[in-house]
Amino acid sequence: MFRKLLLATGIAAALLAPVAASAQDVKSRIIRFGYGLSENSNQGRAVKFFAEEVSKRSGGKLKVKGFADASLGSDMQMQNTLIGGAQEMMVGSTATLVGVVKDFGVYDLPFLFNDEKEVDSVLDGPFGEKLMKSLSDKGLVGLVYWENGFRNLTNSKRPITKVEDMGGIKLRVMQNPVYIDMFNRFGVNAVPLAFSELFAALETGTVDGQENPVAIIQSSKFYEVQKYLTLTRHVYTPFIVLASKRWWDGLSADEKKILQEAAVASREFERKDSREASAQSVAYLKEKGMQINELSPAELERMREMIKPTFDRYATEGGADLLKELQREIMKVRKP
Ligand code: TK8
Repeated sequence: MFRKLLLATGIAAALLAPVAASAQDVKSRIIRFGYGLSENSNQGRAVKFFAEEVSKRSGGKLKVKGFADASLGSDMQMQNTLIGGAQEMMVGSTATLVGVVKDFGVYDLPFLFNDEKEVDSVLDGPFGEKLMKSLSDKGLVGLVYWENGFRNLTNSKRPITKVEDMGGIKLRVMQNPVYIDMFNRFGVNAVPLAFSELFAALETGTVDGQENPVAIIQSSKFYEVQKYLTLTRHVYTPFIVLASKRWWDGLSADEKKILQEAAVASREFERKDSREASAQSVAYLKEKGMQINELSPAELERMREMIKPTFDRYATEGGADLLKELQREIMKVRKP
C-alpha cells in the first residue's frame, strides 16, 4: 500500500514538475522586449514566438513581455535604455546601431546582397558573428539576426521609373549616414527620422516618401498614405535581437543558455515567416490601391554607378577592410 502510494506521488510529482526547469538555475524574471513595428508584423509574431519558447524552456519562470509600436521608445532610444540597463531586450534594424558601433554601417551599402541565401550565410557565419560580438564593449549583447528585408521605395508624388523621377522628393531615411549619402546622390532630399515618427510624417506631408521592405509597408499601413511603390531592393536590412549587457551579465549560465537557444529558434521562425509574409505583400498592396512598378536592369545599373562614391566614402572613412571582408564572404556563396 505504502509503496503504491509512494509510486503514485512520485509519478504525480514528475508529471507536475516543469521538466525543462527542474534542475536548472533559473529565477523568476520579467523580460521587457521592445520593438518598433505593430503586433501584427513579422517583429510582433516573432517576439511572441520567442516569448513562448523562453517560457517553455524555463518552465514558465522567464516571462518575456513584448512592447510593440515603439511604446518603450524608438530604436535608438531603446538601444540607449538597454545600454543603461533599464530595459532587458529589443529588436531593431542594424542600421540604427551605427552610433554605437560604426562598423554596422557596412550592411547599409546598397546592392551588396543578391538574395536571402547570401544574406543568411554571411549573417550567421563568422562575419555576422564578429560584428555582433563587437557590441559587447558598448553595453549590448547581440543574440541573433532576424530579417527586416530588401528595401523598396514608396512616395506620394509620382511613379519612379528612372533615377531622375526621384528628383526633389522629400524622402525619410533611417538615422544613418550611408542612407543620407546614397539618397542625396539619387537627387532626393533625404530626411533622417525615427521610424516611430514616420507614419505621421507621411500623413501630414512632412515627407513625401520612405523606403522599407514590402512586409513593413503592409504591416505599418503605409499604403494608406503612399500611392507609388517601386521595387528597387536597394539595400538588405537585418534586424538584430539585442539584450542589455548590464542585465545579461547578472544572469546564470542556464538562463543565458535558454535565451540563446530560444533566440536561435526564433531566428528560424522569423525568417520563414517574414519571407512568407512578403511573398503575399505585393498582391495585398496592389489590392489596397498602390501603383507598383519595377526598375529596368539598365536603370538599376545606372543607380549602381551613381552610388559608387558612397562606397568610396565608406572605405576612406575607415571601412575599407571591413567592406572587402564582407564582399569576400558574399562571393564565397554567390551563384556564378
Ligand atoms: C522598426 C525599424 C524599421 C526600419 C526603419 O523598428 O526604420 O525604416 O526598417 O523596420 O527598424
